Amino acid sequence: MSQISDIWFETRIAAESVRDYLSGGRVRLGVTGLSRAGKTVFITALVQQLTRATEAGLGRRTTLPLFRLLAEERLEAAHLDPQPDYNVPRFAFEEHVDALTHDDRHWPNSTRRISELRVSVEFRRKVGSKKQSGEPERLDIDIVDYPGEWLLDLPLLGKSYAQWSHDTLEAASAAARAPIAAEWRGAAVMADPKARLREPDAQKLAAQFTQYLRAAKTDKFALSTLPPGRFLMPGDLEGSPMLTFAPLNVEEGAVYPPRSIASEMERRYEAYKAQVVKPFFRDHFARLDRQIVLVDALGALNSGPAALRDLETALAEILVAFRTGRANIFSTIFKPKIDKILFAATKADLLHHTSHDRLEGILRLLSARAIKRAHGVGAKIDVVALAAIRATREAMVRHEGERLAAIVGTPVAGQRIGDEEFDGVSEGAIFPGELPSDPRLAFRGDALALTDEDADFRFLKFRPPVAKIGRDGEALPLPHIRLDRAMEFLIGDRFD
Ligand SMILES: Nc1nc2c(ncn2[C@@H]2O[C@H](COP(=O)(O)OP(=O)(O)OP(=O)(O)O)[C@@H](O)[C@H]2O)c(=O)[nH]1
Ligand SMILES: [Mg+2]
Repeated sequence: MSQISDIWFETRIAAESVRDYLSGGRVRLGVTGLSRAGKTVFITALVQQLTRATEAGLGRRTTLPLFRLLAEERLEAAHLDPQPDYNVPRFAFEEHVDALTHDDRHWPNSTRRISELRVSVEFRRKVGSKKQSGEPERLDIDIVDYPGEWLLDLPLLGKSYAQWSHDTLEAASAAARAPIAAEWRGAAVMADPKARLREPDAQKLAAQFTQYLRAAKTDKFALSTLPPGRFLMPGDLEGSPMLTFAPLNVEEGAVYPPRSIASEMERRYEAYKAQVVKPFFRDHFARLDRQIVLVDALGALNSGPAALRDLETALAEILVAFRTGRANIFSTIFKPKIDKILFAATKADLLHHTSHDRLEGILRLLSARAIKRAHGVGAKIDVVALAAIRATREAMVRHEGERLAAIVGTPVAGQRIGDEEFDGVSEGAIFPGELPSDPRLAFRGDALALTDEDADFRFLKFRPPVAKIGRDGEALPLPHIRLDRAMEFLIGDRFD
């Protein structure tokens, strides 16, 4: 049965390519990252830059000089079009722009589910292009926002319930996780797998397990999540048996009596794989052409080396999904066709520009294992430190007789430096300090030696910047850092 549906799926992809050919081009861009990495802000900024570019200025006036489509004045028009998939929520672009640019300027709300948006671009190819037709052409950019946590679910497809239980319990015993896992692990190890299932017991174990996953994600620990990805972002599956399972101390190959807690948890785990994990990879992931993986490297740096190492592992796990072009158990389910992957460290505006290259260096090291995994699938890979929306500006400030490089912005109300609490209106200057010139130092416990006070000081949360208004009375694209480099890498070649 599964084979028939897989063949049908391949056929559908082939049919889609034919349709693209007939209707102009199309590129499907996946935007992912762990929660709070900056996906919503990135997509909002990217789409605003594209759709408002002709108003904001092309050629020498563009604020995206490295994005050749604009620098070479080949963009004719860009607008939003109905998305191709009617069963996926639409990315709430207008709502997010409103949040960012209206009087009370605030960052968009957390999203936590998949969404999609189509930007249709009319353009002229570059002079001398083999594909040049003289006529304006069209490229549809389908942007898909999905939680990176969902990619971490891929290894589950190759794991039995017993293996997954074993791996998860073991991961929870690592030094960084053990204290927050203690309560749930105690309960999991004590539970008798052969006992008859009582739903309240199952619910309690699942709740304790979820609690542990949630604790690991807080700012304080900033550990990257373990699967199952839907436990922290259940959407409409909340409370369903599909999400009411947890690891138990079970033996590989052992047979547990029907209706025992172990056999029922195993069924739910298998249902989660078949009905949640597999459809996501088959229906969404496999159709992507390009991918950006956003990484809140600064957040992890702020939490210390344990969080950085954990993030590194999560990135490597995420990239397993990209490697399935090779023959392995997953490639019978789906074959990704992604040919470009960009790793981007977000929120670079929280650092002075002298540290941007250093942040890139840290990200390069952080994703080295992931990049190694992605090699061999033939995808081109790059790394960038960016701010999709730049909330700060730079200034030299005198501090105790010294001139120091500072960044200035409007801290969000309630943010504080020492005794001073900001009201959300007045500006504040901070000295973000420098990242180490040798990225390896960031992974060493003693390198940054942040005290709690330093940490708060270093990464204050700023409000979005005030938007300039165009001649048409609407907000122009917001300032950014290196967003043009990211755009050029991800889609620039499709306009050549
Ligand atoms: N200064 C600055 N802050 C940013 C930037 N991008 C994101 N942030 C901050 O990071 C937070 C999370 O950004 P989102 O874009 O909502 O992240 P997300 O990945 O969509 O998060 P979820 O929807 O919760 O998964 C925002 O609320 C901002 O505080 C940026 O370019 N500059
Ligand atoms: Mg979001």
